Amino acid sequence: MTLEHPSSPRHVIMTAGPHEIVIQSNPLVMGVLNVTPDSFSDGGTFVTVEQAVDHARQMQAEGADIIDIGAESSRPGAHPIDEREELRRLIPVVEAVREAVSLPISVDTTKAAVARSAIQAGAAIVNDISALQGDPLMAQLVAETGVAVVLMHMQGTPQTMQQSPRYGNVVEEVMAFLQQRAQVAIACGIRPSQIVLDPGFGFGKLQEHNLRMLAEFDAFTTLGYPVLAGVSRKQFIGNVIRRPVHEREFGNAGAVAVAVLKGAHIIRVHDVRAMKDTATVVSAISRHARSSVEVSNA
Ligand code: HH2
Repeated sequence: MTLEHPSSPRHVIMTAGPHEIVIQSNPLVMGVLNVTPDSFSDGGTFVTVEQAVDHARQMQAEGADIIDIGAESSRPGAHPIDEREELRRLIPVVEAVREAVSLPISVDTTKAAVARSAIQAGAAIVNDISALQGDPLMAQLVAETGVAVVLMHMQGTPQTMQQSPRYGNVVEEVMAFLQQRAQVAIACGIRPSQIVLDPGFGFGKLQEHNLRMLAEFDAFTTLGYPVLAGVSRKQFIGNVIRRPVHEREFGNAGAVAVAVLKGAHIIRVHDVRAMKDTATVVSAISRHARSSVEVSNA
């Protein structure tokens, strides 16, 4: 990560395989493309290659900066799928999306063999919700290929994580974990500019933990890496507004606004157009905070 402007902590350059991804005053929008039958909000909607490509094109047109393709649901209680099934669902979609859109592609997987095939098919980012703990070969693959990697915090596994999450201080514990996983990544030969951190909203967190992490999101940005916020349509938003998953767009906007105001570098979202507008307005307001106005007038 290279800091371009010391007064604006969001200014960073990420390396992701062949891409140099510049994050400036607006956060990047990562559009979610789940090619699963069972994802919690869009399962079964984009299962054919054609449907997936159409949706990727639409997200690009709506202002997405990255397309994150996932073939295995990680919702609480989801059943894991084997490598063959994940490859079967994912790789034709990565290949077709690579042809159809010009954006960097991220793959949401914890399996090194799946990530390797996806990188060969054109993916530039591995979104690893196990933070390199799920497969002993993943760190080496990322180091070797130079792709970017998202290291996410999760307490437990998707099968068990919501049974009894426990923390003393959730923000401090998640920060310590992310820092330790970044150190492990670097020890394995991954460059700091390849690393993105993510506190993992909804992954082994109670309502109070999710809200606390969002309220104190700026703490995660002090670790020195770009930070991703994945709040989109999640249950903790539904719990506040008491609405089902497809009626949470305005609730999402509230959560995304706070994440952006508190320095998120990347927002992972399903509703690209609405969340891009939300992030753009919040970023414009942030640029007029007293300290940045003083610096830009100096
Ligand atoms: N959330 C989900 C999946 N992958 N990756 C990162 N880095 N951060 C997240 O918060 C995150 C993630 C869950 O959302 P979704 O992909 O919509 O659902 P499902 O896991 O059911 O496919």
